[in-house]
Amino acid sequence: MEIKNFINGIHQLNIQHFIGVPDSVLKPLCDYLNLHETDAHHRVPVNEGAAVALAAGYYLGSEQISCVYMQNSGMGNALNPIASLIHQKVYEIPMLFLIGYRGEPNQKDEPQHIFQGEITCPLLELLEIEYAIIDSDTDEKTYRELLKKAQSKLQEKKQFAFVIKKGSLYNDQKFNQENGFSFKREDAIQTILKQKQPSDLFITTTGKISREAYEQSNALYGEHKQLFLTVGSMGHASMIAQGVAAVNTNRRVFCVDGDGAALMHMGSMAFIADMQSHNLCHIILNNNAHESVGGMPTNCQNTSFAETAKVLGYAHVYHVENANELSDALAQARELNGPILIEVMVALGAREDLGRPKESAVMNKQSFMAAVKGE
Ligand SMILES: Cc1ncc(C[n+]2csc(CCOP(=O)(O)OP(=O)(O)O)c2C)c(N)n1
Repeated sequence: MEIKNFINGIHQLNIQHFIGVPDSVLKPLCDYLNLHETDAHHRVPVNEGAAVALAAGYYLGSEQISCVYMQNSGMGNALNPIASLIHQKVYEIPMLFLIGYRGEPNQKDEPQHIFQGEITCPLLELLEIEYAIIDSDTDEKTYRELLKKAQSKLQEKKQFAFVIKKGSLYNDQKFNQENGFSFKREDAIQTILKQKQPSDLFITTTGKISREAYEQSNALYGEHKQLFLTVGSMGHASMIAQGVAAVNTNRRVFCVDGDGAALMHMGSMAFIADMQSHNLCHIILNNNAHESVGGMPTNCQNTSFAETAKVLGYAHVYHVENANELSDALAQARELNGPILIEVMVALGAREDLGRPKESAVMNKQSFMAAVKGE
């Protein structure tokens, strides 16, 4: 279905606000919203739970119903405000959900999406949210019928969800985001890995950062055993790194994070600052966007991660914009006690031929844990 017609249908439900966290399945939707909706009508909060809460606020403040979009991975983040805020047994706040369906049963997808895909529809059923699946066969007539069903649920002050399969929506116009930085993210990752010592451990974040780190480590060293790839669980790489650092105080632990991921659970930075792990270095590759799923802006472009970390109590912070500055910061960081935060401003974009880890998630875990044990 053409995205324009899909959005027009939602507008006909008298919904003007679109709030969500980007997703690759929903890229045509995200492109369209960025190109055609005003900022006032389209917001990208830091996580899917925050999106539900913002939509609840719009409703409480104006009676306007919002459309909240997310990848199905984000349902976990949204679960708490759905079950304990907007559900009809609590404040009965109507909301329309658009859920990008990764890990659709019987379709090939990455390991982190398989189980989430299996539980997507059962989870909606448990939450008592009626839903309809949109796929490439859904025509305009069927969509209009489904919209009527959605409308009746919203009138009852309930929620309704469209679960959207890959390839169901299309948009000819692509949104091209620029951020003014020229240091390529993959080159930054290469610079970081070039300084790797045999005892170092790396926790890399969700999306292309892990894929680039995997490829760069293999290219430089023929292996990646000192890397734990956080393929799912977006926003939690820093706490995984904190955990590894806390129980390996004689090893340097590096978290290679993204700005979208760091924002998603930014409270963890306060905890990390408080833990004062001398061996932890938190690197945030900041492109002001969710680049891995299509380059949508984060809506938090003014956040300085270096300044934030300093205020929170990280022991040392750096803000760098090129390979030399990053190499210098890494060399200095090795001599200092952490926690250290290095904010690296990077360009948008990635290689077209960027691969994916060939080993299973469990194999990655096993080789990482063997490296921790020095095997
Ligand atoms: C909870 C959750 N929401 C959304 C996604 C989809 N997703 C995967 S990577 C990504 C963007 C990551 O952005 P950032 O951390 O800034 O790294 P970048 O890709 O920009 O380098 C998103 C939104 C996800 N995996 N999990």
